Amino acid sequence: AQDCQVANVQVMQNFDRTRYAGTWYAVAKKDPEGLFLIDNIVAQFTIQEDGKMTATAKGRVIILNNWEMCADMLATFEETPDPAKFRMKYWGAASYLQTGNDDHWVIDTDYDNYAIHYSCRLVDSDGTCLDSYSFIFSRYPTGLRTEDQHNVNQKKLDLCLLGKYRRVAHTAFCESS
Ligand code: AZE
Repeated sequence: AQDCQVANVQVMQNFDRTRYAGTWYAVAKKDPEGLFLIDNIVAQFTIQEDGKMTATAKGRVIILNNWEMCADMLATFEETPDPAKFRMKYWGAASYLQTGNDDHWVIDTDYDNYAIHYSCRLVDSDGTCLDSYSFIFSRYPTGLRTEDQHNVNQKKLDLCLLGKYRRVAHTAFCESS
């Protein structure tokens, strides 16, 4: 169903954060308003001994009108009553990078190949999302498997974001840092 209501977004059933852990390559993204990660985006999720989820992420950014660099980011996740919906507190390893507190919803994943992430930063008075970002993650930097593409497109449609994604290039820009 696509009524574009944030409150009606379907997330992953019986989400298992242990299976979600590990490295994910962003292969496509829908950008929010303002400054954002450009490309070479790699996230690494870890489950701590106390069961809490944390993550690191890297990606190319351009800050201070024209300084290109690799952003080194850290995040902690706060649980909510829905196991697939988290609040993500994040900050940069360097203070001039972005800090924030965003939703981190896992829409769908098979844990071994792909994951679809969604975050709405601003819900409009009519219940639709005014400012969102979303990542299509793959376990492989080369992209999605053909057999996962149909499912991923259906979820993009459900999120009312079909046609709003751009491919994320992986060129080893962040690999030395
Ligand atoms: C995410 C994966 C889990 C960890 C983190 C993520 C998001 C990071 C950003 C970073 C923005 C940085 C900017 C710097 C100038 C969802 C990829 C932290 C949104 C704009």
